[in-house]
Amino acid sequence: MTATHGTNTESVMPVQTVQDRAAQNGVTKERVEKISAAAYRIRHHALNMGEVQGQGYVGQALGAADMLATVYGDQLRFRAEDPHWNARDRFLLSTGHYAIGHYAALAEAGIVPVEELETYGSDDSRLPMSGMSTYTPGMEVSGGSLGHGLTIAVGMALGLRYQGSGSRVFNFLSDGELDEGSTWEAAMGAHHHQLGNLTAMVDINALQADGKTDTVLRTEPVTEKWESFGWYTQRVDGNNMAELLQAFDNAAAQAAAVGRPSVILCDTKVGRGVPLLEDREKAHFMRIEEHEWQTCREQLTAGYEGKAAR
Ligand SMILES: Cc1ncc(C[n+]2csc(CCOP(=O)(O)OP(=O)(O)O)c2C)c(N)n1
Ligand SMILES: [Mg+2]
Repeated sequence: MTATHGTNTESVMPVQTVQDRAAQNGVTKERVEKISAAAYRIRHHALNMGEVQGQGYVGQALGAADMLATVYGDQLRFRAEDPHWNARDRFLLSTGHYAIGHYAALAEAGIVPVEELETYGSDDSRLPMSGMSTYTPGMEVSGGSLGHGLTIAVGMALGLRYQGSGSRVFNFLSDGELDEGSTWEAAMGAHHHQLGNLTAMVDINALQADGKTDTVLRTEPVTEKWESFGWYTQRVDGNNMAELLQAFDNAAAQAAAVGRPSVILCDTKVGRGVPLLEDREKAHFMRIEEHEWQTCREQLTAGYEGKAAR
């Protein structure tokens, strides 16, 4: 496996504004390949962590790996050696149960040592199964109680603006969080306060704990809902790196202290990249047998290398 420390030195250096970057870079083949490689490593880390516990929210981590790689590898401004750096952009994981994917991204970003991932979910680990801000460097909020991330993000974005900060706030939501009234109150608040420094991304994997989203609570049409709440709204294939990069570039080009908040709605597939897991029943919290983990890793690598060779 490729070493992951320090892969992110470009995004660490606050030299250009986000608008400069969006205008200059374009979605080049090199960029797509670089961030796809990061997403592959995030998936690999997630499988390794899942094996420590024998089960977990592995399907979500695989599905959201491309989103997380895009944010950490391409968009977020941070200093790996100083997670509390005041001028950092904030990434708020409001879905605490996605922590396994977030830890993998933090390792890829060099904020958490890769070796530490094997402590995932163990006693005294800094990497508990649900994301906790007091435990983990780079974890801005404790997000297990769903539907609160966007409300916190709105407060943070407003506070940063009052301070004259150029930092942006990113909030990662799941489609289950669209069931929550608090999410929509926050969406209204963000529009009211014209929080152009706020970008939300929603992992629309069409799944929740109790079944498919359209059977639990039909939230579609979500694109029109966000638009009607006044947000700059884009909907993309959340497992297509070129589409993701373009959408995040578009959002970055809009980012300003005062303006429209941005949302990127990402349709993803649970278990993406590992065919053995892609169509599994009970995908919300997967039990994976001991002998299956190696198969999962092999399928992931075969798929990635097959794609890379094309
Ligand atoms: C406020 C709140 N209500 C209920 C739960 C229990 N819960 C944990 S995960 C989950 C599913 C939410 O949907 P989503 O995040 O889309 O699920 P996934 O895609 O991970 O299967 C629920 C209801 C919770 N954590 N917080
Ligand atoms: Mg879901």
